Amino acid sequence: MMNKSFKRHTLTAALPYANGPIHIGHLAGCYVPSDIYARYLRSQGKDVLFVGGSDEHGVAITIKAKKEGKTPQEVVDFYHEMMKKSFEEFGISFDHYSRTSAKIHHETAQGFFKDLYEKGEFLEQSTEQYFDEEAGQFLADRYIEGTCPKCGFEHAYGDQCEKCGSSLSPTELINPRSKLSGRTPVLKETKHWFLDLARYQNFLKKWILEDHAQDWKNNVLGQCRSWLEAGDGLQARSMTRDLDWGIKVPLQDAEGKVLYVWFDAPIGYISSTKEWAAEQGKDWEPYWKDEETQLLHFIGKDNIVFHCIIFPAILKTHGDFILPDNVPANEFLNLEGDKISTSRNWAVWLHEYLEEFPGKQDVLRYVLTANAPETKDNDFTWKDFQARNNSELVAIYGNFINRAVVLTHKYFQGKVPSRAELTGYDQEVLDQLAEFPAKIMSSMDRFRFREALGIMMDLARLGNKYLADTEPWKTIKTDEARTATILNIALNIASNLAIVSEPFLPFTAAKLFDIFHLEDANWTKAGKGELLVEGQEIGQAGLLFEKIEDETVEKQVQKLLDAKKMNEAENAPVAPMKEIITYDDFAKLDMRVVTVLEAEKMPKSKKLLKLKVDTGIGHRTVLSGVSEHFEPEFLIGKQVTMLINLAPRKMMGIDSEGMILMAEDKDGKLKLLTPHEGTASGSTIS
Ligand code: B3M
Ligand code: ZN
Repeated sequence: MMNKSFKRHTLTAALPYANGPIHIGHLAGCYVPSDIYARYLRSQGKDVLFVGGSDEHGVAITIKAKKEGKTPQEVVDFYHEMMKKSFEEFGISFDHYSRTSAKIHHETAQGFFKDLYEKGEFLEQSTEQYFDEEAGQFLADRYIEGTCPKCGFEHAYGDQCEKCGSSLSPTELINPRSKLSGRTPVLKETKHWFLDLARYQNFLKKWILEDHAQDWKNNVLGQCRSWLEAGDGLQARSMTRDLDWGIKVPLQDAEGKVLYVWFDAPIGYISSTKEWAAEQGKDWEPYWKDEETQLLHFIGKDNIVFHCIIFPAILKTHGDFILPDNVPANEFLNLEGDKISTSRNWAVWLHEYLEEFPGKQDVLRYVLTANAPETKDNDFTWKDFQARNNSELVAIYGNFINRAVVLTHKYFQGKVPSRAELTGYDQEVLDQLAEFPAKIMSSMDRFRFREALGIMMDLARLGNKYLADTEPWKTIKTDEARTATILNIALNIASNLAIVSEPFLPFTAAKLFDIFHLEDANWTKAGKGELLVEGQEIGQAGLLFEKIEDETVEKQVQKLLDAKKMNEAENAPVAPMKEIITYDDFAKLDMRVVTVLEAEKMPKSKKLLKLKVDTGIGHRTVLSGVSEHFEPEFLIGKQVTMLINLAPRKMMGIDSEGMILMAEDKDGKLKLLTPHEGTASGSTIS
């Protein structure tokens, strides 16, 4: 509950599937906001545990493995390392980053399952589930695709529609298709363990829609309401799957069954905590069981139902655990006006950004926060990225710090000058400065990070304006004491800015902490006009932010368009198979290897080349519609394949005696069919 003071804080950020790299959608959805909040709490001296980890189970992984011809273990090993590394480099300050393939997690998740089983919480049911007869496999979750009954999206998964966020069961899908074979699946009986969510309906309704009506975000409450107030109430959900990848169901009669990934994944937060505690020599339990702990789940909107309904139901039933105090889910971030998509390669990938923009973590953090999809979907554009960098970070924040520090070095040998008498304006500015931390906190405490960021930037604006109004570069000519006062105040604003911007811009703040020797400053000191001791030396300004040129962002947009094009070509459908023919039909074709002797463009024709070829049984003239694909010179001397018994056909006054065979790409490009080296002209093809 808001305003309640907690003894400690457990923050979780959604466990990303280890089936691909992290992109800006993930960052904006939960990693940047959770990191801002973790840093903000730590800066107040609070006891904070911020945990994450890779989600390594479920069909998301096995589908990827199949596509890449790898084992699921190879896939998760690769992406786990990659994600962990890029989070670190980006400054996401997890206290611990684990993975759900860890032994401790398997044990913890199985422990939860057994506990619920022994309490009789599961409905054991044999039901008909979709089965792919060609693949010989039940089709769990993402193995099945179809049209969402709620919003009409054609690529909804068996457990969820990513377009509207609805949680689904496979049999609700309209026009279901197997992702394995593309075929329509059949129904087949299988036994599973269902969590009877109807039992928790009343409790969940009161806990979310009444107790948290004031402090949870509207987008989160809205989704919960649509669940909890649906006419037919909460449906039982199967917590097990027929799959060979995942955590084994810890029961005798459960051969070939694993836990549903959404049963085990949130428990991953607890396992990650246990692992952390063991490493630190601490007790994990208070972080999950003490009523005075604030539990917060940072997630994207597609994970709301799992964190607000299913996981709390599991924790509640277990009995010993606290429930989340808040689930500040974000909506989605789009990219250049289009939905971010891993499969369509429409994304800005974190590992690539870190390589292409070294040292610019804070720029991306800033833009993602300034544009955070906190209340509705939002759009990331490279133009906006550039504009925010150039006209906000460079022109306001960087400019202010630079002026204050450079002038101090120029006029006062790099030492904090002393303060003389204050003018009314000085006092006014110091009064305003004093109000900033509380204003920022009020937004932070309500998870309104973009608002908080805007206020933080207002502090930089205040500093900039103060220098512009007081003009120390002019007063230095006549009044050194006045100039000293001005720079003393400016430096104090700058060091306050360092403190309050740390959650948002940790790399920049670290530089400022260095410049101003703020080692032990924290949020509790923010707002004070006398953070810096007179006479104290300060460091050099260095480069905080630099202008980003048009060329740089244009290159990024082009990169996106190129990737999209390549992806479209790769995914374009191949021509369907023609009707079946008999061997006799085939045997009538006389196909041979031939050598091109001469090639020239046909006058007045855009498409045709006139070729003379050696067929091994005489020379022939052939007209071939390949002029737009090959230069005549390129073809001379090449061996190609030809159908030589096609009835001659007159074209542009010339008899074409056969047909050159070519392969046609999905995108319409022609490629030669050239035989193995040393094949004699006239060799037959069969
Ligand atoms: N891996 C889904 C996702 O990446 C899932 C989150 C788990 S949080 C416990 O959207
Ligand atoms: Zn939908």
